[in-house]
Amino acid sequence: MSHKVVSIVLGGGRGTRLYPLTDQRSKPAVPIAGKYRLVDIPISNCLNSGYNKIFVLTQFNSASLNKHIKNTYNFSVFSKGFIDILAAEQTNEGDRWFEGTADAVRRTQKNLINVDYDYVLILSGDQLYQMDYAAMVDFHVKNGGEITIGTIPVTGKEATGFGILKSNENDEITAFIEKPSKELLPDWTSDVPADLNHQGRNYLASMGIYIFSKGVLSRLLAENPGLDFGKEIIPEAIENCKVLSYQFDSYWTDIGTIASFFEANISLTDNIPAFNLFGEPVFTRPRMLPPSKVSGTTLNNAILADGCIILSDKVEQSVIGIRSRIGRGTVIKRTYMMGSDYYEDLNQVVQMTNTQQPPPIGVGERCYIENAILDKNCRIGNDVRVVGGAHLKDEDTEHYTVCDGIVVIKKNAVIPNGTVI
Ligand code: ADQ
Ligand code: ADP
Repeated sequence: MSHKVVSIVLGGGRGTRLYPLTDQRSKPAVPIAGKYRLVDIPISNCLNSGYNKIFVLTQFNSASLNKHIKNTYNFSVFSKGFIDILAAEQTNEGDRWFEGTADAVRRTQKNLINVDYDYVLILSGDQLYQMDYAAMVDFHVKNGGEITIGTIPVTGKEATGFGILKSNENDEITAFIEKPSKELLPDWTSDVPADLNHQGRNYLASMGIYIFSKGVLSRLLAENPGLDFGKEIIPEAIENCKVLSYQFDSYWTDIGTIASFFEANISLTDNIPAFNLFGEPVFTRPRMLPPSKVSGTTLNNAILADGCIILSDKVEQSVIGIRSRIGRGTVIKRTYMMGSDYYEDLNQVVQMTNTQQPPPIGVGERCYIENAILDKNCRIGNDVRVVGGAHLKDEDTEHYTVCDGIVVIKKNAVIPNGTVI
């Protein structure tokens, strides 16, 4: 049964946890898996679920996000589908940033007036997973929910980072606490099947995925001035509404921090990755790039996007993004190289290769790069050594940042010949 659903993707607050990747672009526009943007994940899930009325809420109305959405998601004139970006804007009511997830929805809900829908699906913009939302909406309707929350069993170690809940035999949520402290955890375990119990996954976490029946959302946002769904709106709703838990049991991971973003990308190179890029389509911008060219390179568990020129010795457990150029003698391990936005002119590349003033875009010759993220368009010279790991302290410099042992080379950064990080 198909229901009328409008989707709202929460595209991010200030994105500080993903700094420096969010320094010059909005969070939904952060490149993932070599050729996609973060926002492609929830949007693809919506489209694969048959939902094509989508708003993306973001703090910055960045040119790259607009261009990406405009050039990727074109609906035919016969379709009622749309993907609209709503950025925090100055209005007569104020010029504040969105101050939380509920604040973002409250301040943009006037845009829903002209949309024909019965249910609102609210999604996070920084998670990697594949989910059929239509099955969740069917569950919501069949069980007469006013609100349904997507939930997943997690371990005690993870539980302090999530909203944790308890539900009864009818899947009604009876208690909810946002990010409980370690001391409170023993009170929040749930009965789970033996295999999950064995893995220690006996806490039921909110995935930050919500379905609201029409009217319930606007009523709650009018009555409760809270700024966040997790902190204020959901805990109060539990008291007054029928709130259901829809349990999800496939791969799902939060990618809101540098460490989780890095691991999610690198885990795509596993022999059988938990996130299947070869299954349901993940949509993104068709760029008409040439096929990649590889010469003299050993590739092990490497993901190679289109338009690359790879001459390196070795690429291992790494994701190499669009238009990447890697020089001879170089070794790249456990690294996410995002690639570049454009090709430099061949004459220029030859000249820059000779003078190294600056080095051409890409990674030069005889480099060793491990445990790193290389943002777009960075220029890494020859004989550069970048080795991330627990031995490095967090720091932020003009051209790179170290966060949880991962070295992030910033967008457009220049790393001269012989640099050691
Ligand atoms: P968090 O992920 O910590 O917890 P939050 O940081 O508020 O919640 O982010 C939720 C989503 O909204 C993210 O995609 C984020 O980028 C986006 N977002 C945050 N502030 C925003 C703003 N001002 N404007 C637009 N978008 C914004 C939430 C729930 C928990 C649940 C976890 C699951 O509160 O209960 O367990 O999600 O990840
Ligand atoms: P990001 O991926 O970091 O968000 P953008 O999408 O804003 O970056 O920028 C990518 C676009 O910018 C590319 O499509 C490319 O056409 C253009 N671009 C950026 N810098 C240059 C340049 N120096 N020469 C040509 N095109 C450029």
